[in-house]
Amino acid sequence: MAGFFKSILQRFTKPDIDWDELEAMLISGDLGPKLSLQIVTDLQLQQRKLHGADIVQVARDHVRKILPETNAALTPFQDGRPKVLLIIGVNGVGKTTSTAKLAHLLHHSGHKVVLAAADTFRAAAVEQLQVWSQRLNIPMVKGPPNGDPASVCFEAYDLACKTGAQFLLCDTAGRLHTKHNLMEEMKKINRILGRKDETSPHEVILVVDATTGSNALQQAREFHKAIPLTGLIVTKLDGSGKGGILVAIQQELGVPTRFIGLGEKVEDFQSFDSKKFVEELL
Ligand SMILES: Nc1nc2c(ncn2[C@@H]2O[C@H](COP(=O)(O)OP(=O)(O)O)[C@@H](O)[C@H]2O)c(=O)[nH]1
Ligand SMILES: [Mg+2]
Repeated sequence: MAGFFKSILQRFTKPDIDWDELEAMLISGDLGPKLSLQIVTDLQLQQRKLHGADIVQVARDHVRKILPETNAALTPFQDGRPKVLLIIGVNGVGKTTSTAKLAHLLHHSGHKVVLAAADTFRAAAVEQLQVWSQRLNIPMVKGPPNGDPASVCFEAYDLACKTGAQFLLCDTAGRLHTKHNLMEEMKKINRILGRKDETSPHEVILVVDATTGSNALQQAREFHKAIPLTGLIVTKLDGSGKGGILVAIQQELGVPTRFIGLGEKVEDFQSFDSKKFVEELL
């Protein structure tokens, strides 16, 4: 992914800028049409000879203004309640892998974690999380095949309380944002968890795949409408994903990126750092 700005520098070496081409290039970097147009307009207003470096500087300034400077840390409650995170998103974006990676990160920093295998539609999905659970030595709660995902989360909440876990991570089924019943089911999980602790789930994290570009923005819109999101995990930034999409989602929906996925291994996961993202990754 690194090098989107570098490709702009390489392409625009002469001060004679083809505006249409620049706008197309910004859009293809997944920054979204709105921000791309703002950057182009801003540059056109400057009325002087512009080079690639000027373009990058203006684009960086815009991105910096959009992304929050700090990333809210995942801190446990002080009163002993487990903090509940609902991990949602469409199929294949990396929910189960990211749930395991996040569990590992929290576990590694000394917290007790419980996993809920709430993707009860596919046996393989439960097995996949179970493999992680065993490998990482983190307890997991599952239900019967095709059982009610909400009751899995309900039981997992009890286990988290009983064992004094600070975090409960619920991995859910890949809900197609166009499928009404699946959205309804996600709302049910949300509701049922609210019976345990009315402020729960405390975080609703949408996982999006950076390689899917503007599809990820559309997914974020639909999910955010169904259940307000508190953050994003952006995966596959090691691949062809350009990462600009997280800027577009922040700009349009105000949903911040909390973590990024940079590979398939459990360590390939980081807390999002906007400064590093703007300077090194974009
Ligand atoms: N390269 C890369 N692959 C990833 C990343 N995150 C997940 N994957 C892969 O994406 C595929 C789907 O992941 P999975 O967690 O099963 O997605 P889910 O259907 O949303 O639960 C798996 O092959 C993962 O190894 C990432 O950050 N980088
Ligand atoms: Mg999964």
